[in-house]
Amino acid sequence: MSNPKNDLFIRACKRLPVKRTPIWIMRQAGRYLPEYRAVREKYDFLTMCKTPELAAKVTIQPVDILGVDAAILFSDILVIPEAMGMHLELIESKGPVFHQPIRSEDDAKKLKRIDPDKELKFVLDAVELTKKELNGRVPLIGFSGSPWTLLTYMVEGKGSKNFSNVKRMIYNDPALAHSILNKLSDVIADYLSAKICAGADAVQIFDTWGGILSQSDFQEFSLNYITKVISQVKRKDEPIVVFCKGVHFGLVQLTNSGADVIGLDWTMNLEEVRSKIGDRVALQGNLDPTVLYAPVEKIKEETVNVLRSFGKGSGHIFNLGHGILPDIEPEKVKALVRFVKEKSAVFHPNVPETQKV
Ligand code: 1CP
Repeated sequence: MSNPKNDLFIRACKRLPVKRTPIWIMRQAGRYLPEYRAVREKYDFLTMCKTPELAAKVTIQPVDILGVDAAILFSDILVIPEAMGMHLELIESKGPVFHQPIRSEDDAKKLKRIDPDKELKFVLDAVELTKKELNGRVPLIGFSGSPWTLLTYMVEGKGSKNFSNVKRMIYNDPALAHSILNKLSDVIADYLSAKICAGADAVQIFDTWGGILSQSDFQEFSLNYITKVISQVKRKDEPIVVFCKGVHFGLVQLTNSGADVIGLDWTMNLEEVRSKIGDRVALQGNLDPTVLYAPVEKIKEETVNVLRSFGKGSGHIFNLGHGILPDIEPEKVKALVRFVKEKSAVFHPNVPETQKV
């Protein structure tokens, strides 16, 4: 049986007409799925990232189980610092940890300038295998952390509340921060280019921690480097999505970064953002991930609210405002995907029937 190619996600990224709004979910390959946990019980997290067959398997699970309109390659933003020489450990109760964080110039000197085609070949192999196994069903998204978000983990050594160490670095030794950010930008641009070359149909840059910075620090330490990465990514017309959390103040500047799509967290209003930045970029988001704790009727109501807040026309990709939480019931997520499919067509009137899928 031949598979129809579902290109709704790519079309929406480019603001081309679509029959309905596409949906995928950040962290859709993860612990809330019993099928993921069954694989994870047998292998540790890094082994899963480094074994293309396992990465492909869990990448495709949400496509089969939920019916989302895009797959995102199972991996982690922290594979870059690991490849640059930092020892990464995933501690069950704590999350990812670097036991020797980067705090000084001497530490920074130890970071290797890597070639993703060599040190991160396992990711590129996973892209190729996943593309083959998806067989054109839905597009595949590749991703990276932004330079700033990677720097926070490399300096803090783990998830953080106040980000004291990385803030200490930018205020006491900004030159050191800039030199690492520059190095990271080059690696990230090469990495995203290599993923596109291996078959990724779009890429997303996660700036999860851009919002902990003041407006001017965001420009200096995050946005400038996101813009640099985007300008260096080698692509034909593969869309670039930038997801920022808590960056209310930087949305207009973000539209000048060269990104095709801006991903928004749930505290922002799509209608307001759209009216502020016009239709220069597509928007992705932004249902509060905790709405999935609610009964399905409430989920339906909130789903329609998000669709309505974007309004009519293409250029909206439905997503959560941040990653799905590990204790969400899969049935609720299936209902969400179904609601978006059922309820979004009215926001795309006058789209010719010939439009695919
Ligand atoms: O099974 C497990 O115990 C591992 C949990 C897990 C998973 C499933 C981690 C550790 N990473 C991932 C996969 C992952 N990470 C994906 C997979 C693709 C998908 O389905 O979306 C993606 C895109 C990421 C990206 C990622 N890793 C981000 C950016 C997105 C975000 O959520 O903000 C960040 C900040 C990380 C770091 C990380 N890796 C893992 C954890 C628990 C964390 C967060 C650590 C913290 O800040 O406390």
